[in-house]
Amino acid sequence: MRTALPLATALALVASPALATTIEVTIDKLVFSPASVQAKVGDTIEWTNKDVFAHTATVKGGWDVTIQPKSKGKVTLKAAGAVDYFCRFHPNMKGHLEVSP
Ligand SMILES: [Cu+2]
Repeated sequence: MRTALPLATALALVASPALATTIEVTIDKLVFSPASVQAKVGDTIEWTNKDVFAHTATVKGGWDVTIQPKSKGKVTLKAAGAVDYFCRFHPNMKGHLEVSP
């Protein structure tokens, strides 16, 4: 006599949430590239600083990441919305994030 496979086991494999990803932003010659990035809550932004001096990715009233020369820094996005950030050492350096829920 045959037994049927439990249906619940098969269904459990179908619904899995989208995986969080890491989005790379390069800093080269005082420029964030890409300057504007689309991301989701839970994603990580990782900056790679190719310059020989330190930079920051700073949100007014929010997070502040220091990225040492020839090094990396990162932040995990916890809230949805549009985010403007800049470098505290070079205020002309600006970046933008569009974070969806
Ligand atoms: Cu800078």
